[in-house]
Amino acid sequence: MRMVFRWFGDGNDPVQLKHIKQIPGVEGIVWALHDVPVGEEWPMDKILAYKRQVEPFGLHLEVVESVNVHEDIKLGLPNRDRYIENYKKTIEKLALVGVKTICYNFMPVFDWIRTDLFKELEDGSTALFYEKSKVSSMDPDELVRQITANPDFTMPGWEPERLKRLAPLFEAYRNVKEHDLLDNLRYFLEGIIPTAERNDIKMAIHPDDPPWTIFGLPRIVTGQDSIRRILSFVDSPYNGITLCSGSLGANPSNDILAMVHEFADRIPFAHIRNVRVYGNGDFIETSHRTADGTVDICEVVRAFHNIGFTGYTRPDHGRHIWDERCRPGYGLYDRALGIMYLWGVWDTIERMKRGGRK
Ligand code: DNO
Repeated sequence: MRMVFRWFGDGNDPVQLKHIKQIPGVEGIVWALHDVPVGEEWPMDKILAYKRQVEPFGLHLEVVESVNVHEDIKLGLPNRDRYIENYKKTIEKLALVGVKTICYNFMPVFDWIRTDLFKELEDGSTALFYEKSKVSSMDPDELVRQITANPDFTMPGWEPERLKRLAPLFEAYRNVKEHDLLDNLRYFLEGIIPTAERNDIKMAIHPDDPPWTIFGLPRIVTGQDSIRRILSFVDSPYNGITLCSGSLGANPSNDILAMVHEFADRIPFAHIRNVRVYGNGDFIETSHRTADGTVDICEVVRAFHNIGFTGYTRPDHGRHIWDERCRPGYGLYDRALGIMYLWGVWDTIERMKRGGRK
Protein backbone atom coordinates (compact mmCIF):
# COMPACT_ATOMS: atom_id res chain seq x y z
CA MET A 1 0.00 0.00 0.00
CA ARG A 2 1.55 3.28 -1.10
CA MET A 3 -0.03 6.22 0.70
CA VAL A 4 -0.79 9.42 -1.18
CA PHE A 5 -2.77 12.56 -0.34
CA ARG A 6 -4.96 14.69 -2.57
CA TRP A 7 -3.82 18.29 -2.89
CA PHE A 8 -5.58 20.91 -4.99
CA GLY A 9 -2.60 23.22 -5.51
CA ASP A 10 -1.40 26.56 -4.17
CA GLY A 11 -4.15 29.13 -3.98
CA ASN A 12 -6.74 26.37 -4.34
CA ASP A 13 -6.07 24.50 -1.15
CA PRO A 14 -5.37 25.82 2.35
CA VAL A 15 -3.50 22.60 3.14
CA GLN A 16 0.24 23.07 2.69
CA LEU A 17 2.75 20.66 1.21
CA LYS A 18 5.02 20.98 4.24
CA HIS A 19 2.14 19.70 6.39
CA ILE A 20 1.31 16.82 4.06
CA LYS A 21 4.96 15.82 4.30
CA GLN A 22 4.55 15.40 8.08
CA ILE A 23 1.81 12.77 7.85
CA PRO A 24 3.51 9.43 8.47
CA GLY A 25 3.99 7.27 5.42
CA VAL A 26 2.71 9.72 2.80
CA GLU A 27 4.95 9.52 -0.24
CA GLY A 28 3.19 11.58 -2.87
CA ILE A 29 0.34 13.87 -3.75
CA VAL A 30 -2.69 13.25 -5.92
CA TRP A 31 -2.99 16.20 -8.23
CA ALA A 32 -4.51 17.75 -11.34
CA LEU A 33 -4.34 20.93 -13.34
CA HIS A 34 -7.69 22.21 -12.16
CA ASP A 35 -7.59 25.32 -14.33
CA VAL A 36 -7.32 23.53 -17.68
CA PRO A 37 -10.77 23.33 -19.27
CA VAL A 38 -12.09 19.79 -19.64
CA GLY A 39 -11.19 18.29 -23.02
CA GLU A 40 -8.10 20.40 -23.59
CA GLU A 41 -4.62 19.00 -23.78
CA TRP A 42 -2.68 19.74 -20.58
CA PRO A 43 0.12 22.23 -21.32
CA MET A 44 3.62 20.88 -20.64
CA ASP A 45 4.83 24.12 -19.07
CA LYS A 46 2.07 23.94 -16.45
CA ILE A 47 2.80 20.28 -15.75
CA LEU A 48 6.48 21.08 -15.26
CA ALA A 49 5.71 24.06 -13.05
CA TYR A 50 3.62 21.81 -10.80
CA LYS A 51 6.42 19.28 -10.61
CA ARG A 52 8.95 21.98 -9.68
CA GLN A 53 6.68 23.13 -6.89
CA VAL A 54 6.03 19.72 -5.33
CA GLU A 55 9.32 17.88 -5.66
CA PRO A 56 11.33 19.99 -3.18
CA PHE A 57 9.06 18.57 -0.48
CA GLY A 58 10.17 15.05 -1.30
CA LEU A 59 6.68 14.10 -2.50
CA HIS A 60 6.08 12.43 -5.85
CA LEU A 61 3.41 13.16 -8.46
CA GLU A 62 2.72 9.65 -9.68
CA VAL A 63 -1.07 9.84 -9.29
CA VAL A 64 -3.32 12.24 -11.16
CA GLU A 65 -6.99 12.71 -10.24
CA SER A 66 -8.61 13.51 -12.52
CA VAL A 67 -8.03 14.02 -16.19
CA ASN A 68 -11.70 14.69 -16.78
CA VAL A 69 -13.52 13.29 -19.78
CA HIS A 70 -15.30 15.73 -22.08
CA GLU A 71 -19.08 15.33 -22.25
CA ASP A 72 -18.87 14.88 -26.05
CA ILE A 73 -16.99 11.63 -25.40
CA LYS A 74 -19.64 10.46 -22.92
CA LEU A 75 -22.36 11.47 -25.34
CA GLY A 76 -20.63 9.83 -28.32
CA LEU A 77 -20.77 13.01 -30.40
CA PRO A 78 -18.74 13.38 -33.62
CA ASN A 79 -16.35 15.74 -31.86
CA ARG A 80 -15.27 12.99 -29.48
CA ASP A 81 -12.31 11.88 -31.60
CA ARG A 82 -10.71 15.28 -31.20
CA TYR A 83 -11.10 15.11 -27.42
CA ILE A 84 -9.81 11.54 -27.33
CA GLU A 85 -6.70 12.68 -29.24
CA ASN A 86 -6.20 15.45 -26.66
CA TYR A 87 -6.61 12.90 -23.88
CA LYS A 88 -3.93 10.69 -25.42
CA LYS A 89 -1.54 13.63 -25.72
CA THR A 90 -2.12 14.45 -22.06
CA ILE A 91 -1.32 10.84 -21.11
CA GLU A 92 1.94 11.06 -23.08
CA LYS A 93 2.93 14.28 -21.38
CA LEU A 94 2.09 13.02 -17.92
CA ALA A 95 4.30 9.98 -18.54
CA LEU A 96 7.22 12.34 -19.11
CA VAL A 97 7.02 13.54 -15.48
CA GLY A 98 6.66 10.04 -14.04
CA VAL A 99 2.88 9.74 -13.66
CA LYS A 100 1.87 6.09 -13.21
CA THR A 101 -1.89 6.24 -12.59
CA ILE A 102 -4.70 8.44 -13.85
CA CYS A 103 -8.04 8.40 -12.05
CA TYR A 104 -11.07 9.56 -14.04
CA ASN A 105 -14.82 9.09 -14.00
CA PHE A 106 -17.56 8.62 -16.56
CA MET A 107 -20.51 10.20 -14.76
CA PRO A 108 -22.78 12.21 -17.04
CA VAL A 109 -23.04 15.92 -16.23
CA PHE A 110 -22.11 15.75 -12.52
CA ASP A 111 -19.23 14.41 -10.53
CA TRP A 112 -20.01 13.49 -6.91
CA ILE A 113 -23.12 14.92 -5.30
CA ARG A 114 -24.09 15.69 -1.73
CA THR A 115 -27.06 17.63 -0.36
CA ASP A 116 -25.19 19.13 2.61
CA LEU A 117 -21.46 19.75 2.79
CA PHE A 118 -21.39 20.58 6.50
CA LYS A 119 -23.86 18.31 8.25
CA GLU A 120 -23.19 18.12 11.95
CA LEU A 121 -22.28 14.79 13.52
CA GLU A 122 -22.90 13.91 17.19
CA ASP A 123 -19.41 15.06 18.21
CA GLY A 124 -19.84 18.56 16.73
CA SER A 125 -17.68 17.90 13.67
CA THR A 126 -19.27 18.29 10.23
CA ALA A 127 -19.18 16.06 7.19
CA LEU A 128 -20.52 15.51 3.69
CA PHE A 129 -24.11 14.28 3.74
CA TYR A 130 -26.52 12.93 1.13
CA GLU A 131 -30.27 13.03 1.65
CA LYS A 132 -31.61 10.45 -0.76
CA SER A 133 -35.23 11.59 -0.93
CA LYS A 134 -34.18 15.17 -1.65
CA VAL A 135 -32.41 14.12 -4.83
CA SER A 136 -34.78 11.33 -5.88
CA SER A 137 -37.85 13.54 -5.50
CA MET A 138 -36.38 16.18 -7.81
CA ASP A 139 -37.88 15.83 -11.27
CA PRO A 140 -35.13 16.47 -13.87
CA ASP A 141 -37.33 18.79 -15.96
CA GLU A 142 -38.25 20.73 -12.86
CA LEU A 143 -34.59 20.91 -11.89
CA VAL A 144 -33.67 22.38 -15.27
CA ARG A 145 -36.59 24.86 -15.04
CA GLN A 146 -35.42 25.99 -11.61
CA ILE A 147 -31.86 26.42 -12.76
CA THR A 148 -32.88 28.34 -15.86
CA ALA A 149 -35.22 30.61 -13.93
CA ASN A 150 -32.86 31.22 -11.05
CA PRO A 151 -29.21 31.92 -11.83
CA ASP A 152 -28.38 31.62 -8.11
CA PHE A 153 -29.74 28.10 -7.82
CA THR A 154 -27.15 25.71 -6.50
CA MET A 155 -26.56 22.44 -4.71
CA PRO A 156 -23.49 21.56 -2.67
CA GLY A 157 -20.64 20.25 -4.75
CA TRP A 158 -21.80 21.84 -8.00
CA GLU A 159 -19.44 24.33 -9.51
CA PRO A 160 -21.16 27.45 -10.92
CA GLU A 161 -19.51 26.82 -14.31
CA ARG A 162 -21.10 23.40 -14.60
CA LEU A 163 -24.47 24.83 -13.61
CA LYS A 164 -24.45 27.30 -16.47
CA ARG A 165 -24.22 24.45 -18.96
CA LEU A 166 -26.70 22.28 -17.15
CA ALA A 167 -29.87 22.84 -19.16
CA PRO A 168 -28.34 22.07 -22.58
CA LEU A 169 -26.46 19.13 -21.13
CA PHE A 170 -29.60 17.60 -19.69
CA GLU A 171 -31.21 18.05 -23.08
CA ALA A 172 -28.27 16.32 -24.78
CA TYR A 173 -28.60 13.33 -22.45
CA ARG A 174 -32.36 13.00 -22.89
CA ASN A 175 -32.08 10.01 -25.21
CA VAL A 176 -28.83 8.57 -23.92
CA LYS A 177 -29.51 5.29 -22.18
CA GLU A 178 -27.24 3.16 -20.06
CA HIS A 179 -26.18 0.97 -23.00
CA ASP A 180 -25.27 4.07 -25.03
CA LEU A 181 -23.10 5.36 -22.23
CA LEU A 182 -21.43 1.94 -21.96
CA ASP A 183 -20.78 1.89 -25.71
CA ASN A 184 -19.25 5.34 -25.45
CA LEU A 185 -17.03 4.27 -22.56
CA ARG A 186 -15.89 1.25 -24.57
CA TYR A 187 -15.04 3.49 -27.53
CA PHE A 188 -13.09 5.82 -25.24
CA LEU A 189 -11.17 2.94 -23.64
CA GLU A 190 -10.35 1.36 -27.00
CA GLY A 191 -9.01 4.75 -28.02
CA ILE A 192 -6.83 5.53 -25.02
CA ILE A 193 -5.67 2.22 -23.48
CA PRO A 194 -3.01 1.47 -26.15
CA THR A 195 -1.50 4.89 -25.38
CA ALA A 196 -1.68 4.20 -21.64
CA GLU A 197 0.08 0.86 -22.21
CA ARG A 198 2.85 2.40 -24.27
CA ASN A 199 3.39 5.06 -21.63
CA ASP A 200 3.08 2.73 -18.62
CA ILE A 201 0.20 4.66 -17.08
CA LYS A 202 -2.66 2.73 -15.49
CA MET A 203 -6.10 4.18 -16.06
CA ALA A 204 -8.39 3.86 -13.03
CA ILE A 205 -12.06 4.61 -13.45
CA HIS A 206 -13.77 5.96 -10.32
CA PRO A 207 -17.17 4.55 -9.30
CA ASP A 208 -20.20 6.77 -9.61
CA ASP A 209 -20.88 8.67 -6.43
CA PRO A 210 -23.49 7.92 -5.25
CA PRO A 211 -23.59 4.60 -7.11
CA TRP A 212 -27.07 4.89 -8.57
CA THR A 213 -28.96 6.83 -11.21
CA ILE A 214 -29.73 10.43 -10.32
CA PHE A 215 -32.03 12.91 -12.09
CA GLY A 216 -32.79 10.31 -14.73
CA LEU A 217 -29.18 10.35 -15.97
CA PRO A 218 -27.64 6.95 -16.65
CA ARG A 219 -24.84 5.78 -14.37
CA ILE A 220 -22.74 2.77 -15.22
CA VAL A 221 -20.00 2.28 -12.58
CA THR A 222 -22.11 1.24 -9.63
CA GLY A 223 -21.08 -2.23 -8.41
CA GLN A 224 -19.35 -5.52 -9.02
CA ASP A 225 -21.21 -6.55 -12.19
CA SER A 226 -20.83 -3.20 -13.87
CA ILE A 227 -17.14 -3.01 -13.01
CA ARG A 228 -16.55 -6.52 -14.35
CA ARG A 229 -18.18 -5.49 -17.62
CA ILE A 230 -16.08 -2.34 -17.94
CA LEU A 231 -12.84 -4.20 -17.26
CA SER A 232 -13.74 -6.65 -20.00
CA PHE A 233 -14.13 -3.85 -22.58
CA VAL A 234 -10.36 -3.76 -22.93
CA ASP A 235 -8.72 -6.68 -21.19
CA SER A 236 -5.50 -5.02 -20.12
CA PRO A 237 -3.94 -4.26 -16.73
CA TYR A 238 -3.91 -0.66 -17.92
CA ASN A 239 -7.71 -0.57 -17.92
CA GLY A 240 -8.30 -0.55 -14.17
CA ILE A 241 -10.44 0.92 -11.42
CA THR A 242 -10.16 3.23 -8.47
CA LEU A 243 -11.69 1.11 -5.75
CA CYS A 244 -13.50 3.68 -3.61
CA SER A 245 -14.91 2.09 -0.44
CA GLY A 246 -16.97 5.18 0.34
CA SER A 247 -18.66 5.59 -3.04
CA LEU A 248 -19.39 1.89 -3.42
CA GLY A 249 -20.22 1.60 0.28
CA ALA A 250 -23.10 4.08 -0.02
CA ASN A 251 -25.00 1.11 -1.38
CA PRO A 252 -24.83 -1.53 1.38
CA SER A 253 -25.55 -4.33 -1.06
CA ASN A 254 -22.16 -3.73 -2.67
CA ASP A 255 -19.71 -6.35 -1.41
CA ILE A 256 -16.49 -4.38 -1.31
CA LEU A 257 -14.36 -7.25 -0.02
CA ALA A 258 -15.49 -9.45 -2.90
CA MET A 259 -14.58 -6.66 -5.33
CA VAL A 260 -11.09 -6.24 -3.87
CA HIS A 261 -10.52 -9.95 -4.37
CA GLU A 262 -12.11 -10.28 -7.79
CA PHE A 263 -10.44 -7.22 -9.29
CA ALA A 264 -7.15 -7.60 -7.38
CA ASP A 265 -4.88 -7.18 -10.41
CA ARG A 266 -6.90 -4.30 -11.83
CA ILE A 267 -6.82 -1.85 -8.89
CA PRO A 268 -3.98 0.62 -9.31
CA PHE A 269 -5.59 3.07 -6.89
CA ALA A 270 -7.75 2.80 -3.76
CA HIS A 271 -9.79 5.43 -1.95
CA ILE A 272 -10.46 4.13 1.54
CA ARG A 273 -12.99 5.89 3.74
CA ASN A 274 -16.05 5.09 5.79
CA VAL A 275 -19.65 6.09 5.31
CA ARG A 276 -22.65 5.62 7.60
CA VAL A 277 -25.71 4.55 5.65
CA TYR A 278 -29.12 5.07 7.26
CA GLY A 279 -32.20 2.90 6.76
CA ASN A 280 -33.81 5.45 4.44
CA GLY A 281 -30.80 5.49 2.12
CA ASP A 282 -29.28 8.75 3.40
CA PHE A 283 -25.58 8.61 4.15
CA ILE A 284 -22.92 10.66 5.89
CA GLU A 285 -19.15 10.45 5.71
CA THR A 286 -17.85 9.53 9.15
CA SER A 287 -14.35 9.08 10.52
CA HIS A 288 -12.42 6.16 9.05
CA ARG A 289 -12.94 4.04 12.15
CA THR A 290 -14.90 0.86 11.50
CA ALA A 291 -17.12 1.45 14.55
CA ASP A 292 -18.24 4.84 13.23
CA GLY A 293 -19.71 3.78 9.90
CA THR A 294 -21.27 1.03 7.83
CA VAL A 295 -18.14 -0.03 5.96
CA ASP A 296 -15.85 -2.40 7.83
CA ILE A 297 -12.62 -0.55 7.15
CA CYS A 298 -10.54 -3.12 9.07
CA GLU A 299 -11.79 -5.83 6.71
CA VAL A 300 -11.28 -3.65 3.65
CA VAL A 301 -7.66 -3.07 4.65
CA ARG A 302 -7.27 -6.76 5.42
CA ALA A 303 -8.61 -7.63 1.95
CA PHE A 304 -6.06 -5.30 0.36
CA HIS A 305 -3.33 -6.85 2.47
CA ASN A 306 -4.45 -10.34 1.46
CA ILE A 307 -4.12 -9.55 -2.23
CA GLY A 308 -0.63 -8.16 -1.64
CA PHE A 309 -1.75 -4.70 -2.68
CA THR A 310 1.08 -2.50 -3.92
CA GLY A 311 -1.07 0.20 -5.50
CA TYR A 312 -1.65 3.76 -4.35
CA THR A 313 -4.11 4.54 -1.55
CA ARG A 314 -5.57 7.76 -0.32
CA PRO A 315 -7.79 8.34 2.70
CA ASP A 316 -10.27 10.08 0.41
CA HIS A 317 -12.53 12.43 2.35
CA GLY A 318 -12.51 13.42 5.99
CA ARG A 319 -14.78 15.26 8.39
CA HIS A 320 -14.16 18.90 9.25
CA ILE A 321 -12.73 18.86 12.77
CA TRP A 322 -10.92 21.13 15.22
CA ASP A 323 -12.42 24.24 13.56
CA GLU A 324 -10.41 23.68 10.42
CA ARG A 325 -11.35 25.81 7.42
CA CYS A 326 -10.84 23.73 4.33
CA ARG A 327 -12.32 22.50 1.10
CA PRO A 328 -15.38 20.37 1.92
CA GLY A 329 -14.17 16.86 2.67
CA TYR A 330 -10.54 17.75 2.09
CA GLY A 331 -9.16 19.05 5.38
CA LEU A 332 -5.76 18.10 6.70
CA TYR A 333 -6.66 16.83 10.15
CA ASP A 334 -9.27 14.15 9.67
CA ARG A 335 -7.66 12.78 6.55
CA ALA A 336 -4.38 12.54 8.47
CA LEU A 337 -6.19 10.70 11.27
CA GLY A 338 -7.67 8.42 8.63
CA ILE A 339 -4.23 7.62 7.30
CA MET A 340 -3.01 6.70 10.76
CA TYR A 341 -5.99 4.39 11.18
CA LEU A 342 -5.27 2.71 7.84
CA TRP A 343 -1.59 2.28 8.71
CA GLY A 344 -2.54 1.00 12.16
CA VAL A 345 -4.65 -1.76 10.69
CA TRP A 346 -2.17 -2.51 7.92
CA ASP A 347 0.88 -2.67 10.20
CA THR A 348 -0.93 -4.86 12.72
CA ILE A 349 -1.90 -7.36 10.01
CA GLU A 350 1.62 -7.32 8.68
CA ARG A 351 3.09 -7.98 12.11
CA MET A 352 0.61 -10.76 12.88
CA LYS A 353 1.53 -12.43 9.61
CA ARG A 354 5.19 -12.29 10.60
CA GLY A 355 4.43 -13.92 13.92
CA GLY A 356 4.53 -10.78 16.04
CA ARG A 357 8.00 -9.62 15.11
CA LYS A 358 8.79 -6.02 14.14
C1 DNO B 1 -14.69 13.27 -4.63
C2 DNO B 1 -13.83 12.46 -5.49
C3 DNO B 1 -14.31 12.50 -6.92
C4 DNO B 1 -13.28 11.91 -7.81
C5 DNO B 1 -13.65 11.89 -9.24
C6 DNO B 1 -12.68 11.02 -9.99
O1 DNO B 1 -14.22 13.98 -3.85
O2 DNO B 1 -13.64 11.17 -5.03
O3 DNO B 1 -14.52 13.81 -7.28
O4 DNO B 1 -12.14 12.68 -7.72
O5 DNO B 1 -14.92 11.42 -9.43
O6 DNO B 1 -12.72 11.36 -11.32
